[in-house]
Parts: sequence; C-alpha cells; structure tokens
Amino acid sequence: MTEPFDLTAIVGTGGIAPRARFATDATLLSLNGDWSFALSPSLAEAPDGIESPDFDDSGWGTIPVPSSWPVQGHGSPAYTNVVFPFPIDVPFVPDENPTGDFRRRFTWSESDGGALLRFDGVDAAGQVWLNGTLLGTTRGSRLPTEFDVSDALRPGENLLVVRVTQWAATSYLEDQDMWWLPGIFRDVTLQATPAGGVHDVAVHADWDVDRGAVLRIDAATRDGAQAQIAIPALGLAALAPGEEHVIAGAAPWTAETPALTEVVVSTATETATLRVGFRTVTIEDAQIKVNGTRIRLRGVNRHESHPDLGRAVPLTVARAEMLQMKQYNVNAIRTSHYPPHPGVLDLADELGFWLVDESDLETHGFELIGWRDNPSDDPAWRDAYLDRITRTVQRDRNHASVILWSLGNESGTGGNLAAAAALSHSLDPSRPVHYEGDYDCEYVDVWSQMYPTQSHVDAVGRRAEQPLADAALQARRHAMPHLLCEYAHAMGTGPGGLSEYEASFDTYDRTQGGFVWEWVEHGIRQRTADGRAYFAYGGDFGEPLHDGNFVADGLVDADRVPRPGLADYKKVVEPVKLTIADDRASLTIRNRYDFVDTAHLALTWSVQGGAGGDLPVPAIAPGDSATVPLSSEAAAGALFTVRAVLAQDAPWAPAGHEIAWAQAGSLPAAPAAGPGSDSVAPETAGDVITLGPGVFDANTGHLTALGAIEVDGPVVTLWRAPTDNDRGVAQDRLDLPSDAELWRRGGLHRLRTRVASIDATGDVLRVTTHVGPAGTDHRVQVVLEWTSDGTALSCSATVTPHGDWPSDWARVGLEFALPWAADGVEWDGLGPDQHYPDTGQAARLGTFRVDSARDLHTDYVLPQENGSRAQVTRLRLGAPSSSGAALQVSGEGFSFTGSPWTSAELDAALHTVDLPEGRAFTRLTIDLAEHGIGTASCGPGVLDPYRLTPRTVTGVLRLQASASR
Ligand code: IPT
Repeated sequence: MTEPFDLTAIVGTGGIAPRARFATDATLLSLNGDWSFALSPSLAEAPDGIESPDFDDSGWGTIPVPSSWPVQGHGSPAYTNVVFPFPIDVPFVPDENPTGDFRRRFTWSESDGGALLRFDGVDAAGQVWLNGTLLGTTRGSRLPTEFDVSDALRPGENLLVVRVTQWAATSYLEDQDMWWLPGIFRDVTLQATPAGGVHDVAVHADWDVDRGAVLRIDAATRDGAQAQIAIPALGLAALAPGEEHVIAGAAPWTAETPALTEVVVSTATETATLRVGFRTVTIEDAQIKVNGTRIRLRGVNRHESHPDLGRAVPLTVARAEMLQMKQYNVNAIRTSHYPPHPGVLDLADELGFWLVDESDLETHGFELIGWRDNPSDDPAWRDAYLDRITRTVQRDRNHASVILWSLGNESGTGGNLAAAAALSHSLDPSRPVHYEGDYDCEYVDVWSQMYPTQSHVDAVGRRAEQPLADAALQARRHAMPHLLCEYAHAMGTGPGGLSEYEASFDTYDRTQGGFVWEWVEHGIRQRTADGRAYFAYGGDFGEPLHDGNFVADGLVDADRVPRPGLADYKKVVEPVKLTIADDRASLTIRNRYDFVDTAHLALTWSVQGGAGGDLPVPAIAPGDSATVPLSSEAAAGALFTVRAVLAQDAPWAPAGHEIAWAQAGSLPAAPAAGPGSDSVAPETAGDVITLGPGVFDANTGHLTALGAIEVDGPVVTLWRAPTDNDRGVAQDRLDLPSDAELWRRGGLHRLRTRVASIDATGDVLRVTTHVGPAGTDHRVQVVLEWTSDGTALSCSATVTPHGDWPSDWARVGLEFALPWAADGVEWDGLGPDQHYPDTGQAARLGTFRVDSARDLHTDYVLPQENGSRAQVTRLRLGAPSSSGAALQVSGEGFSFTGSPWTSAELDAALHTVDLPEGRAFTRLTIDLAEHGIGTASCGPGVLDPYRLTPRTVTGVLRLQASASR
C-alpha cells in the first residue's frame, strides 16, 4: 500500500543537505521527457500502489516533464494575487487537492559509484519512490531537492514514481501573485557520484581594492579524496583548497564587465567546472557598493511565466529575455518571488546582471485576516523558513551576479524572518540581506520599499525621511542604502511618472534605483471557438475567486513583445545622458555607468533631412562628464538628433545598437492654421452649410464631408476608456475613489450635446454647443470657429468649463467618427510609440508611418485607452481609395488617437478578441489636452503637473483633403 502522504509537513524528508549547483563531468542522465501521468481530484481518490513495479499504468496518459499540468490539458490554471484560494485553516488544505501521479522507467548504465536524483522544482509537494522504495518527500516548489539513490538505483531498468499534490501546508508559504500551477515544472536529473568525487564547492571570490582577485575554494569530496584547484587560462594549477590565493591576471566581475574566470576543481574521479566572478559587495556610507563603487540598479522583477508552458520556461526563452533586458538598458533583476531556474544564474553571471536572489516565500494571504496565524511569527514554522533560505543560499552562492539575498516577499514580519536573516548572514557573510516587509529594518541590511511616492523617495535621498519612533532603529535605518524592490507598476497603459523617480536615483547616492514591477505578463494563451488567440487572465478558467487581469502587468507581454513602457524605461534609465546646449554649439555627455568608460560607445549626429556623421568623443570615465563642440551644421537644421550606439558588437547586441539619444529643435512648421486674407464665406442651403471644401450639417454643426472624404464630427469628449491605472485607487490619494470612478460619477462617459447656435455670418461659421452629463449642471461650452481659404478648413476651438466639475478630465478631445478604416497613417510629431503627459519618454520627434490605424493600437490584455501620439504638427490618414484622397490635419502640436474602436467599445471589451476587426470605421480623436497616466493600479496616481483639472482649453487645427492618398 502506498505510504500515507503527510500534507501537514512543512519541510521535505529524505533529501541530502543542500549544496551548490555546478557543472561536473560525472555522468548525468536527464529524466526530462514523457512520463506516464494520471490526475486525481483528491489525494483520497488517487490510486493505491503506484510505486510498485507491478502497478498497471497502461490506462494512464502521458505528460511532458518538466511541465505545469494545468496547461497540459489536466485541470486548469487559477489566478489569485493575495487571497488564498482555500480556507485559511492552518496547516490544513482542502480535500479537493488535485493529485498528479507520474511514472517513468529509465535505464542506468553506470555500475560503479552511487548517484543523486535531483528535482529542480516540484509544485507543490512530492512523494518520490525509486524501484518501489520511498526516497522521501519534497517541499519548497521553486527549490531543489536531491536524494541519494545509491542504494535504490540499479544498473539496467529502474522505475521512478512521483506523486504530486497541488496543495500542502507549505502552500501557506507560497502565495505569490501568480497562477497556481502544480507540476514537476523543472528538470529531473540523475547524476552519478563516483567514489572519491566532488560533492560540493563553495567559492569565495572577492575583489579586494588593494590586492585584486582573491580566491578561496572550499571543496567537499567523497571518501576523503583530495581536491585540486586549477585555473587553466591563467596557467595556475594545484591551488590548495581552503586557502586564500591572490589571482594575478584575473579581472573583476561587475554587471557592466562580467568577466568570468574558469576554475576547475578536481579529484582523481571527478572534475567540476565553475565560472567565477571576482567581486565584493559592501554597505558603506548608506550605499551598496561593489568593489568599492556605488552601483545603480536599473532593474526589473522577473517571474517565470510562459503563455503556453506555464511555469516551465525553457532556458532558451530565459536567455532571449535576458538579452532583451540588456538591450533595454536593464542591469538588475529581482528574482520575484523565488529562486529562478538555476540556468538563469549562469546567464546572469555571463551577461552581467545584479541579482536580488529571492527565497521561495510569500504568506500574503494572511494580511487579509490581519496577519492572524501568519507563519512568519509562529515558531512551529521556523524550520520551513530556515530550510528555504538555506536551500536558496546553498544552491546559488557561487554566482557572482547575486549581490543580495532576499528572504521572500510580502510575508509580514516576525521571528522566523529574523532567524532566516541571521542564518543567511552566517551561511554567507559576504552578501547583505534584503526583505521589504521588515519596515523598521530590524534584521535586514538595506532599506527596501515598494511603490512609495516619488516625493518620498526624494526625501529618502535627502536623508530627510519620516523617522521611526524608535531612535536606535531610526539610526540603523538611516545608515542604510535605499532601493525600490518594486515600483512603476507596468499594468496596462503606462507606467507614468518614471522620470521623477529617476531624478532621485540620479541625484542622491542613497537612493540606488529599483525594480519595475514587472518584466513579463503572465497571460495564458487561449483561443476563441473560431481560432483567434488571446491572453487569458484570472477568471477565464472559471475560478470562483480570482484577481482578474492583475496578473498582466509587464513591460513585455506574455510573448515577450515589448510594451511601450519598456522603451520608456530604457530611455529614462539610459546609462549615458546626452545634453545638447541651447545654442547647439556643444554637447555634454555624462557617463552614468558605474564601472566602464564610454569607449564602447560611438556617437553620431544628424540633422533632419540633412547632414550627419560621427562625433568623436574622448572616453569619459564613469561618473564624469565631457562637453564637446558641435559643428555649425548642428544648428543649421530644424531638428537635431544625437545618438550613442555600441561601437562594437556586444554579446547581447550588435554594433550600432542604440543606448541613448537626445534631440534639440522642432519639426518644420506646419502650414499656418488660422484664417488667411483669401478666406471664403460659408453658404447655407437648406440643411447644409458649405465652407470651402467643408460640408456641414446645418442642424448639428458637424462637418460631414471634406472634399471627397466622408467624416462626422467633431464632438467634444472629456473621457477615455479607463486604463488599469485610471481604475486604481492611488496610494497618495487613498481618501478618493479612482480617477475612473470619479469620471463615471461625473458622467464624463455620457455627455449630451445641445446646439446653442450655428452662426454663418461673414467669413466664419461659428458653432456653439453646450456639452454635459444628464442630471446635473456641470458642463462645457464649446465654440468652434470654422474658416476656409477655399482649399483647407481651419477650426479654432475653445472649450470652457461651467459649473462645479467634480473631477479632473481624462482629455479634451475633438472626436471624429470616420466611416472608413484609415490606412497609411503618417504623422510629424513624437513617435513611433504612444505618449501621455507622464509617459512616452522614449518618443522622439520625427516623421512616422504605420500601415493602418489598427497599428497605432497597443493590445493590452484588457482593452483600454492607449495609442495617443503627441506633439503632432501634421497628420495624414489614408481615406478610402474611392475618394482618392487623404485626410490631413495640421496644427501647433496636438495629440491624436486613431483607433478602429470607440472609447465605449474599448471600455466594454474584456479581452482583445472582443473588439471587432476589419470594420470600415476609424475614431479620430484630436486631443487639445490630456490627463497623465500615473501608476495607481499599484502605487501613486497622476502627479499634480500632469493632472487635467477643468480649465479653458483652446486649439487651432487645419483640415484638408489632400489630393493624393
Ligand atoms: C506587490 C507584490 O509584491 C507583487 O508580487 C505584486 O503582487 C504586486 O504587488 C502587484 O502586481 S504587493 C502590493 C500590496 C503592493
């Protein structure tokens, strides 16, 4: 009979003590691949006797290992953020406990020595048998477990059986904001352990500012064997273990200079190879320093999520996304909220990232019951806390990239966390400890926060933070460096407000940067009945309790396609700042790298539509600036651009890859918009008013045609389809409902128009309307004054608020409904991507073109306002070919949104596939003013300078049907 599975156990059993992960020449047998698999709805219903070689699994299906079973057609994913999806009844879990049984036969051909069986990740709890013998159990879903199988393993055929339950007591410790995805989701490996081989290696590789590289390797061998240490590339051999060696010729490791030195640790029977980076992390002067130098963190939080594979993210995908991070000026990763696949550490060492390596721990759901029974402060759970931090540190300690150990995330506070911090210090005194939930910084070494306001970060930088009540603790925290383990919540359109955080990181030594939440969205690819793909989120699998699209908040979508916010982040954190003098006589280059000079960069300049070339600049040391003269041609053109690009190929991007840029000047002026001397007069005939090329409805005042182009509008709109950030209650305005809610209450989405007058006297057609919501008296007066020179129309708009508006406005837009799908959209202005008052730092002035209005749209998983292009002086929309014309709008820098959908349609849609494609329709909104975006989906709202408070707004536009498309 199958041994009972004690789900209340908080640590695994039967495994060997945690040790480091390293490459070895010992025989490795991957047990990845197809396994026999059966899923039972509960442990009680799971079959008996599965561990027996005689068990008949011929009726079972197969499943790939590694995998998350809910995305392999067994059960379904479920998403909750904070709330536990089961009753809090510690340490028990529901009887409805999906139980996966896995069986796999394999052949082992070694006949000498023993072997270890390694599971890199089993979610949530496993019971493991080899050839009918119980090896033990696993706990800690994202942590490795190794069993010594020397006795149970036999040459020839073997049978490995694993039972995995979705829930166990340890689920209370694994409440990270992500899908619940059980399975054997990381590699399973059998590794030979030859007699006298290398069991464990501890690398102590420091960079001493005086002595350079200092190496000590502690090696644990089997059977008392003697280990030898060699560095073949430096001609060093027979370095004694356990002793310090100064390694002449080795370079320091930093995220900017990821120099690795291959160190070989061998015995007579086994050779281990490690790629060692020499570097030292210290905390001095309230700064995290590496090799004596303050570092700047330009980070992201990285979860492991794949739209088709769940948590089983292939290393090829991890590598691609880490290359992408490097290309976008990201230099740091917080492994939220668990140790990643071990291969990610190798990649971080190789490519150069600062890592905050986080233990697999989150008990966030207890917050919802006032932290009652929180395991973090319950001695009964202490072993689990110590077990998890030990396994994190012991697995990853040899990696140069790790600069901080993190105890976990959102687990309240308590004695077990303090004990974990102390244990981390004793296991690895070389790295400081991070944990955000220790608000008073009693047991951590750095002050970490999530989502504070920009002004708070500035105060911390000035060392003028609100002090703690306890003077001793305040003194301790005051001496600490500060980082943001999470900020700039990248959910939906946004994040807004990045520049203000950056200003503090750039100004003060203490505020060292942070990690945007988060890198990748966790959408799961699904298809409609007719085969259209979309990213599913919480609730899409029928979960009774879920947190909707809060799981989709990344700088890249689930397919790793960059969202506009990623380019903005790249621009904001650029490691080189280029400043063009007002007179364009010189350029100042400030090197914001911490370790490298600018010799790896080439500077180029260009004048729009004119000259361009290279800009020779001497290498500038880190932290320094240099000012170089610009040629007189720089001042000659209207728009001048400088770019810093890679001078040579880097391992993560080719030569020519752009790192930073700056612009000065403006685009050539658009044709004058006002009425000229040659103006023509409006003519009224029945229900129609004609003014030059414009045809107006004499009852509504709407423009209905411009030359051969059918149009309809404009109507004034003050609303937008709320973004995720608009829907959030801002952390700095907790006493107020969200902007979206205020807009709804204010009726911004249901404005009605009354035509007050249509006056066609003289050369001007003046249309005055009053626009406001039902049931109240706040409204705007809209005066549109149309004139024409016979070929174009000019529209001068004045929007004036009346009454008490109860909220800010989302926009002041002049909206046209075009009964055709615009193609060939071209504009002079900021681009190529979207821009709102507090986003779009990546947008630069130029002429941009997309094939259709559809291509202006960003496919956020929950449709919402997006796609505004700003500071536009000229816009062309290709009208239907029957008209042979294009609609051209010019002015002095307006914003526009061209969308196949109305704001109401965007608001109503729940998924991308809810929006109809291919209609003969374009919404053209010309915005004279816009509200910022902020990050209230989790964090502060729109900062004051970017809020659109009701006010008089004016603008002048010129509309024309250009003769050619
Ligand atoms: C914070 C969590 O740490 C993170 O995992 C994620 O859930 C994020 O919020 C929101 O997407 S915790 C929150 C209370 C600030």
